[in-house]
Amino acid sequence: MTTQCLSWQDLTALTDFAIDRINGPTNAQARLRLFGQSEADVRVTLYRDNHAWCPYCQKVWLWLEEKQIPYRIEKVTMFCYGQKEAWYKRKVPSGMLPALELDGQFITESDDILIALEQAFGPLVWGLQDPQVMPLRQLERLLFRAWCSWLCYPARSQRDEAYHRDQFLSTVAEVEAALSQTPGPFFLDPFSAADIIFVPYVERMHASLYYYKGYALREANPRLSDWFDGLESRATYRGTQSDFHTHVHDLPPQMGGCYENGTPEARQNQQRVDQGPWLGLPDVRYPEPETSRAEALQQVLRHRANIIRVNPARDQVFDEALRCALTHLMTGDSCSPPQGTDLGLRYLRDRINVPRDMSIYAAKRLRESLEHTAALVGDRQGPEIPVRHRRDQNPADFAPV
Ligand SMILES: N[C@@H](CCC(=O)N[C@@H](CS)C(=O)NCC(=O)O)C(=O)O
Repeated sequence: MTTQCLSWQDLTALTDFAIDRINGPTNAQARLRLFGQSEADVRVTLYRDNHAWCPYCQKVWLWLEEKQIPYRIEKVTMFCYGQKEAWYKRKVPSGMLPALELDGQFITESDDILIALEQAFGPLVWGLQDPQVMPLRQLERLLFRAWCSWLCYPARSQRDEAYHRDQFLSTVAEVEAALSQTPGPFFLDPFSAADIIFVPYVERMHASLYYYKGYALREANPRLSDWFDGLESRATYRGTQSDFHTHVHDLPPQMGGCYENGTPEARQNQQRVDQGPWLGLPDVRYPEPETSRAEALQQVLRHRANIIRVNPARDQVFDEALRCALTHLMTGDSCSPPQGTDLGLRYLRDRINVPRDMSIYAAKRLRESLEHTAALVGDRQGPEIPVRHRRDQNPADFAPV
């Protein structure tokens, strides 16, 4: 049975989701973070990428959140999804991110940034140059290289594929051994900069290997599994945490390609990440907050004019289709959208980004409702997500209307 879709006014009445973006929990939308201090206390500006795709930016972002250093955020476009801002190129001619301004001094290179922050504000338990942390930094780079060698080059043969897989797995075994040196879940006890160094790429390894290689990093390795659980117990990490869908489609243009191995596991995982069901995927293990649907609705309401404008479907028709999906999201009732809107609904389903747009469970709930509603009128998929660039995500198209 299908019901009548709700009006925008009815939908607006169904959410009161609000967080304090400046002083509340870590979130990707804030332009200023104060942690209860005053704006006069701000000594730091972080330049990071618009979509929260840049791994090196996540490292600095998480460190500032953990240390609760008041800071401003300036968002910059990455080459793979749009044009680099002229004002940023004047500051950083290469256009590379992240960058940081500390007391008026401009710093690039994420490790140099962290070292400068440590000098100004003290280390996050242990400094990057601490003798305990140095070998862990080397191990992280070893793991990174083993991951790239497996994922980012086409295998010449099955033997070649198996060789790179084994190389990666033996480096993971070293990471497991390092994690088992402490009784707690973290690399050194307690959570510290040593963990932050591993976060961005291990999160991306988990997503990409599940999807392209059928390998579940978190499930296959008990210490890493505990480490992920430990991370997810922190609101700071949860605020920067992405999901499988976002990463597997943001990595190819950034890495110069991701190559699948064609195993049945990989194929099955691809189907699941792209077409659902998204709840139950191993990209998150903390319990779903009660507010996930209200959060998703709130974010769509906030950006609805742009969402409707950039959709391949005609505006008026898509307006109704979107309300049908949101009605399902909030009431659980199926609501038939106009004929032919299956493609437009799946276009949006494929472009929800975590944490840029909303948190992980909110995105899963919204994707479920978009898919459910699309399936009522057809099985057409949206246009393929590009792999060489992501200009379909150009922030210029989302400028305030
Ligand atoms: N070694 C640098 C690497 C930074 C880096 O590679 N940044 C990439 C993004 S992950 C970048 O800004 N590329 C330019 C662009 O994509 O626009 C660091 O640690 O900060």
